[in-house]
Amino acid sequence: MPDTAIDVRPAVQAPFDLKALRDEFPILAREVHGKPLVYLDNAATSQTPSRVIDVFNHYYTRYNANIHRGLHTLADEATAAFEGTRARVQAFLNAEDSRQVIFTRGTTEAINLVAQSWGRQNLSAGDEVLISMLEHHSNIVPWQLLAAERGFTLKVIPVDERGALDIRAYRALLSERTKLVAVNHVSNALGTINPIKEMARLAHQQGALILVDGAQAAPHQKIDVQDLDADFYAFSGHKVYGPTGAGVLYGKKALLDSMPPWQGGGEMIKTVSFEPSGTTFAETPHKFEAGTPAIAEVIAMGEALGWVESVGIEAIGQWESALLAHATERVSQIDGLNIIGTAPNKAGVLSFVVDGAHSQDIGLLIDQLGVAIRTGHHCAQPLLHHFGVEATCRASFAAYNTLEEVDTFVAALERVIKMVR
Ligand code: C6P
Repeated sequence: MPDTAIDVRPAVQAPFDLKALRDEFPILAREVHGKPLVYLDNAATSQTPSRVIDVFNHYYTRYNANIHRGLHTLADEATAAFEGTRARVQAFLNAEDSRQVIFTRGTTEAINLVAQSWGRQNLSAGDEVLISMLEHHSNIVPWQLLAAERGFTLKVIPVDERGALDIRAYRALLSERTKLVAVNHVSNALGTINPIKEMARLAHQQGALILVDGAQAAPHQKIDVQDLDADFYAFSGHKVYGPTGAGVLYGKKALLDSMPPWQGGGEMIKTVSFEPSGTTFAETPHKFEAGTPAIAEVIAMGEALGWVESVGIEAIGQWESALLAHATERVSQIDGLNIIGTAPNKAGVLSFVVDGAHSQDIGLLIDQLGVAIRTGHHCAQPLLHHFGVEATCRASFAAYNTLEEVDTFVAALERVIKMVR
């Protein structure tokens, strides 16, 4: 228990065996500055259970080989495990076909792939791409770079004072000029959940496509790309209890088939020749996967999705909502603390600023008490500027966090605020 041991926990329990679940994460047993680690930086990257870590050991001790090219046993085994992961991701997203799953390094690379392949082919002067004020830089900058080259216009859907997307403004911005809507499902800086299904319906009515940045949604809620009717959906393995270096782009099959490759190299070709137009490309998804991929990471990401399924994504989301509700209630009582992002529909992110205290100082000092939160602009500078701040403190929750950890965090925060004021 924290040193201010007042029992303020709401009467909720995790819908799974929380102690047993925590035991699956070796890192949670470590101490930081002599204090038990309280890890509340899950929106940046989540921790990894043993069964995912074990994939690396197994892969490198048993079947490390390059994929798709060898005829030997190890190459076959590595290829089968790698390709088998497509089916795991297909199930995770409820995609129609495993060929709709393209492996990338993460969400950032997935969005850049769409920009460089679909965008360069389809966008030109007179066209409009809508993004929202809530976007992470990785769903802003690729479109800015391409707009500078192709001459289309980038428009920004505003948010209200709570950080909820202004759906009326979105409707008004949509027009026959709109070719693409690129929005996040959940905001990393505020936790706002966007109404993607409705947004997709409205985009499609105008003949526009929708790309969903699902980096912060995939760890918290069931993603059904068919139900959402998303044209593209991107997420990162390292935020879903998997390793860094592996992520996914889902796309509708006909769209992917119509798109040109974006990177050239091995793995993505059918034939290569020095004759004019003599080089031909592999089919979807391999035409988008040039070079040797992060084989072990992709297989481990599949294992992480299997872990999520074994716990139940709905149960995880439900528990994170309880943690968020408890944290929100507790920090709301702190004098001079302002929560940034109070949309009615939020996932497990709590962003705040404290009068008279720099976010960075809070982050550094609270780390001395064993609590890991993130401070800064969270790669969402336009959004933070909109709220008139340069930085916030952000606590973000995962399946393994406990109500006691939230209390420890709040007690530590109160101590730190006294120190810096
Ligand atoms: N947000 C955060 O602390 P990559 O780096 O490609 O795995 O994910 C990028 C990304 C894209 N979209 C959203 C909504 C995200 O939250 C992120 C990553 C981390 O919030 C690191 S800045």
